[in-house]
Parts: sequence; structure tokens; C-alpha cells
Amino acid sequence: MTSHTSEGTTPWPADLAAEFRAKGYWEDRALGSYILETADRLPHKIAIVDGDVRLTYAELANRMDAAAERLLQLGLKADDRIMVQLPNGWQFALLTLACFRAGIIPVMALPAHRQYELSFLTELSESRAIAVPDVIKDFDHQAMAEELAASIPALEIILVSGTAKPLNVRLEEILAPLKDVSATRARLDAAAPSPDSPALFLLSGGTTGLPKLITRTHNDYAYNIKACSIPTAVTEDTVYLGTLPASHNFPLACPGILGILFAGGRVIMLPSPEPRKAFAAIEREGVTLSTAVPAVAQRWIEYQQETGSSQLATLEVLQVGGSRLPDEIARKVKPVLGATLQQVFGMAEGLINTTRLNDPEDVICTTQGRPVSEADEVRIVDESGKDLPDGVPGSILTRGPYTPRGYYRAPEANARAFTPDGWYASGDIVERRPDGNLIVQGRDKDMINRGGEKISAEEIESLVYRIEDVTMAAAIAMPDQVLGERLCLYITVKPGTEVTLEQIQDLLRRTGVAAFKIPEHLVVVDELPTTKVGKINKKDLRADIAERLAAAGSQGK
Ligand code: OOB
Repeated sequence: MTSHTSEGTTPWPADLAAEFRAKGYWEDRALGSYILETADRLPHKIAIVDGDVRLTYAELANRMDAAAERLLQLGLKADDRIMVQLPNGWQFALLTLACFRAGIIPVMALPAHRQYELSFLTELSESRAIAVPDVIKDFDHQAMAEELAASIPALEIILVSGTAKPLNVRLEEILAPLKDVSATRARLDAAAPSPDSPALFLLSGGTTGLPKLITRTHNDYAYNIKACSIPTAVTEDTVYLGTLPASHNFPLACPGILGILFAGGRVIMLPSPEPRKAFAAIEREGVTLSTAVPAVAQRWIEYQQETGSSQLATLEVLQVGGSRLPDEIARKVKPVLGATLQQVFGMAEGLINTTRLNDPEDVICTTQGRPVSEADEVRIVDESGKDLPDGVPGSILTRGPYTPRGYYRAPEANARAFTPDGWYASGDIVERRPDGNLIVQGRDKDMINRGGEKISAEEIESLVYRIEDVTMAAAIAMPDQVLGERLCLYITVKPGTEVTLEQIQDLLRRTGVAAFKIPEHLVVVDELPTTKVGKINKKDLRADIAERLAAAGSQGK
């Protein structure tokens, strides 16, 4: 059984949609058309570099259309969903573009995801296909995809990048060029997806339970990309290094890979931000712009301080976001790396804030910037929903032309995260300065932000309860020098029993949970503190772990 994706989505009200069109935010074009336009303008310019592979815009457009048609020939139809779990590489970029062109909806899974996440996402999205690498770091993704297909009848097609087994489809064959693509192009143009239809599914950062799917339409995502390209000053001379997992909104579209391809710049794809390789790529390709989470920015700063390398001479701008960048690290970016820092406070659900390249140092180093679009609405409210004055931290609410009004098929989550008039509550505690810049002060959502990767506390707790001897479980963030936060688990156990961290880690691994979600520290206590209404008091637990870590640290000295 398949169903139409629009059934599970929440459209913008018609009057607002009309306004977004009238103001030119929504251009009523499918995402693939922007690539064709760049290819017409700059056919011989290099679009994508991945190791020895260098694709010009003409080649990119040719392969995008060739691949779109081959996906349709495999039996996929417009509006079908495909799970995409690929590392950063030319294959990821091309498959994504081909999907946009054919109206097939990619579900942006992470390379780190395992059976547990993928089976949930495949079923929720009713995906008919999955694209995986063959093997990465000894993990057999192809075998995992086959297991998924064996248990989910709707999942019929397995695309494999690298070495595909006989019954699977080799992704590189789908992405191969065509000698003459003109007839294909005409057919695809004639069947172009509606600009209001979903272009892709992003994954939510995980506030409650399993990840939710965020429907992004062609219109809204194109505007996200264009609006982000302005404050980051993207032009056809931009050379972008993408090292964060490309299925994240930040490196994909803020302005990211897609923004650079829209503008005719060059995208360098690297599967890891490891400084030695990243710096070499920056030097080799003359990279001008890159994107990092704070932990990566810190590693790059340390590496540069250790080596005093001259490899970063061309790097003009480093965007940092995904979690709070400490002011002390922010202040080192320009002096050490020589690049202007752009702080980015964004979310896959929409709203993107950035500092501007010509902002005063104080704004760049101590704030997370302001919305990229004049049409972004932001409110800071107290617990009763009353607007707060500037300078007083409160919960952020937002809506606008690229902030969808609901998750896909998630009425309960929608009731929690969206107000009836369409405001999205991200769960961040934010202060707005009189100059309009936002400072992220904390959050009131039950999530752990591990170096930019989001972990839902509830998701982990429900898994830990599968251990019979665990009576209570609370997953919290513990402070960490490198990643900002790591996952710490507090539990109580049945009298006379023992539960170890290894046992919990082992269970989660066997369940097929992404490695970044596996608890790294365990505290077994007799009782968990509770609030007046009887909920586990996580604030007390966070204070407790901070104390324990401080005590352990001072003992160690
Ligand atoms: C980005 O997107 P998500 O969906 O993975 O996570 C969104 C959440 C925000 O609600 C906030 O809690 C946190 O990540 N966050 C930050 C931050 N940027 C994101 N917290 C503090 N300071 C920042 N600069 O993380 C994302 C999407 C697009 C662009 C940039 C980041």
C-alpha cells in the first residue's frame, strides 16, 4: 500500500502562500531547475570534486537527468520515497538532485544510523527504495539494507554505491552519463514536480522519541537556500568544502552544497572533517567557505596552532553552528584560522539565523546572529506564551516561508511543537538583544546535543527500560570539553541486582542504534530526584553530574 505524501503534511494557509509568491520568496520552480540553469550558464565550470572525480556543470546536469529517468525506469514513481544513507561524495549529491528532478522524495538518513533508526524511518516514510554504500569502516551497509528489505515488504529496491550484489542495483550505473540527454530532459521537464510538493524529508533533531520527518517543499527549500546564500555572500567564485554529513540541513542547504551549486561555485565533498585531510583539500582546491560544528572548529584551531600550516590562505569564511559555540573559541577563529567566523543557529525545521560577515567582532563572537530572511517571524515568550522584552531569555517561537507547520504524520508531536497558528517551538531558550541578534542561552527540550548530533533522551530511556533490572532511567547531557555534551545515564535497579554500562551499551548496539546515541557514562543511584509533580528532576541530575565530574577532576590532579 502506498499513499500520497501530502496527506501527512500541514500546508501553509493559502493567503500566506499567496503572499510568499507575490513577494518572490517562492518562485514556483522545482529544485532541479536551478541546476539546469547553472549548467546553461557555466557548462564547463567544475561543480563537484570528490577525490579524482571532477564533474562540470554540464556533466552534473546530464547525469542528474539520466539518473532521474533511470530511477523512474526502475519502477519508482514521482512522490515515492527513497531512504538515502550515503557518505559525503559525488554520489550523494547526484542522487539527491536526480530525486528532485524526478519528484522522488529522498529521506535524509545519516551514515551513522543503524537498523533501529532505519527500519523506523523506512516504515514511517513507506520508502520503496534505499541507497547505501557497500561497506564503510567494516560495517556492511548492504547487508543491513537487505535485512531491512526482508522485514519491510514495501522496500523493494536496494541501490548500492560500490560493489553491489547481483540482486541489488549498482548506484554508479544509475548515475552514469547519457550520450544525448535532450529527449530525457524534455520528458522530465514535462513531468516536473509541483513546487508545493515535498522535495525531501529531513530528520528532526529528536526531542521526543524517534526522529520525526520534516517535509520540505521545492518552494520552501529553494527559498531556504537562496536566503542563506546572501549573508554568506555565495557567488560563482565560492569554493565550498563540505565535511559534515551532507544529509544535515546545515551543510546541505544553509547555503551548503545546494547553495553553491545554485550559484555556480565549486563543491568539494569530503566524508570527514579530520583536519589533516580537510586542510589539504582547502589548500589543493583553494577553498573559500566551509561549515563546522563547534567541536570541529575547535579541532581545526588546535591543529592549526600545532602545525602553523599555511594551508588555509584562501579560506575566507567558516560557518559554525549546530550547537552553542563557546565565546572563547569564537574569538580564536579569525586570529588562528584567518577566516571570518559566521555563527549559524538553525534547525532542520526551518528558521536559520546567522551573524553577518561585516558585523562587529562582539556580535560575531558572542551571538548566534539573526534570521536570514525579513519574512522570518521570531517571538521570545515566557511559560504562559507571553512575549518577553529584549534581553530577557525565553522560549523561541518561529514561523515563515521556509519553516513548515508540522511534521509528517505526527499529530501528537505537532500538537506539542506547533501552535494552532503555525508557530514552531524549537525548545531553545533564547535572548534577543536590542540589535536583533539572538543568543542561545539553553533549551527546555529533553535532548542531548552531542557535538551537533541530537539525541532524544526519551528514545534512549525507552530502550534502557528493556533491561529488566532497570527500574528508573534518565538520560541527560553531561558537559564535555570536546563535544560540548555527552550522553550520561542515571538509573535505579531492582534490589540485589547489578547493571553495568557495558551491558547497556551492548544492548543498544545489538538493537542497532546509531553509535553516537550510546550512553558514555552511567551513574547507578538508589533513588532519582523528582519534581513537585513527580517527574524525574533532570536539572538536579545535571547539577549532580557536573559536581561528580568536578570532584573526579580535582582528585585526578
Ligand atoms: C541544526 O539543525 P538540527 O535540526 O540538527 O538541530 C536544531 C537544534 C536547535 O533547535 C538548537 O537546539 C541547536 O540545534 N542549535 C544550536 C545552534 N545551532 C543549532 N544551539 C546553539 N547554538 C547554535 N548555533 O543544528 C542546524 C541546521 C541548520 C543550520 C545550522 C544548524
